[in-house]
Amino acid sequence: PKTQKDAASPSRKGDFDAVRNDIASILDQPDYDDGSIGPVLVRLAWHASGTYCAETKTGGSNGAGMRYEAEGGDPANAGLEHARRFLEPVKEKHPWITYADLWTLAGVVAIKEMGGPDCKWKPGRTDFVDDSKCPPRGRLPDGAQAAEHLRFIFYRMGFNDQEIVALAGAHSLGRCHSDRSGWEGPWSVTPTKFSTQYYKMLTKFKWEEKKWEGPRQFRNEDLGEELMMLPTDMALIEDEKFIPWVKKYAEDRDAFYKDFADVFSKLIELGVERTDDYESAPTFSKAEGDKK
Ligand code: DDH
Repeated sequence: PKTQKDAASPSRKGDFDAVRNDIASILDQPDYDDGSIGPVLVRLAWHASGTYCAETKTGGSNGAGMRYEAEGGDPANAGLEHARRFLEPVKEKHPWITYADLWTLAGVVAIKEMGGPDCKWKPGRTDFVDDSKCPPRGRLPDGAQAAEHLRFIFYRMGFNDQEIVALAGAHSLGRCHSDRSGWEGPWSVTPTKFSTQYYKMLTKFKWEEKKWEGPRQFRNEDLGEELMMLPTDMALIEDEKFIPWVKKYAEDRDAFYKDFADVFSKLIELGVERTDDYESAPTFSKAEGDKK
C-alpha cells in the first residue's frame, strides 16, 4: 500500500486496534531510561499538540510537523526524535495511519498501559506535505519560567487554571535529561507508572534550589539528589489559584484520572480539522480489541 509519509489525506480507516496493540508491545525497552518508552511517547503527543494557538487556529496535533527541521529541531523538542524513531516500525507495519494520528494514539496507549485513564482518541489527522505550515518555534513552555508564563502559554491553547494543573500531572511520568533540556532527574520514584505522585511530591515536601552548575531546579534533602522540580512545577504551589487544584489532585485520585483524561483528550484534538467522513468517526475511548 501507498505509504502516507507525506499524507495530505487522513488515515484510511484501518485497524486502529492492531496499531494500539503494536504500540503497547514496544513500550517496554529494558535499555532505555527507566525501562519504558511510555513517558517519551506521552511527551511526543503533548509537544505535537501544544503548539496550538486558538486565536490564529495554527499549530496543534495535525500535521506531524516535527518530521521537519523547522519544528523537530526546536530545542524544546530535543529528545523526541527517540520517540519518533521507536514508532517507525509501527508506521512501517501500518502505513495507512498518518504520523499525526500515530503520535497522538501512542500517547494515549502509553498513558493507559502505564496505569492511567482511558483518554478519548479519534483519528482523522493529516500530515503536512512540507514544512510551510509548521508553527513558529517558541510556543511550548519554558521550564525556567513562572505562573505568568504558564498562563500565557496555556491560555493561548484555550486551557484554564484547573486544566493547566491537571495536565502537569503527566510529570509523574518520565524524567529530565541533561543532554536534552539541561535539567536532570525524575519527578517521581515510579516514573513509568501513571499516578498522583507528582502532586504528592509538590505538597508533602519542601523544595529548595539545587546547588549545581546546571540550570535552576529544585531538590528536597530527604528525597535525595535524584528527584527534582522545575521552576514551572514550583509555580503550581506558589500561585494561589493553582495550589487548590494541586492539593485536590494529591488527595483525590479519581478526580485527577477523570480530569486528566478529559484534558489530555482536549489537548490532542487541538488544531484538528476533519473531513466529513472523519467527523462522524467513532471516538475510541479504549482498545476494544485489547488482547491482553
Ligand atoms: Fe513536561 N517536561 N513540561 N509536560 N514532560 C519534560 C518532560 C516530560 C515542561 C517541561 C519539561 C507538560 C508540561 C510541561 C512530560 C509531559 C508533559 C522535560 C524534560 C521538561 C524540561 C525533557 C528532557 O530533558 O528530556 C514544562 C515547562 C511544562 C509546563 O510548563 C507546563 C505537560 C502538559 C505534559 C503532558 O503530557 C500533558 C513527560 C511525560 C515528560 C517525560 C519525558 C521523558 O522523556 O521521560
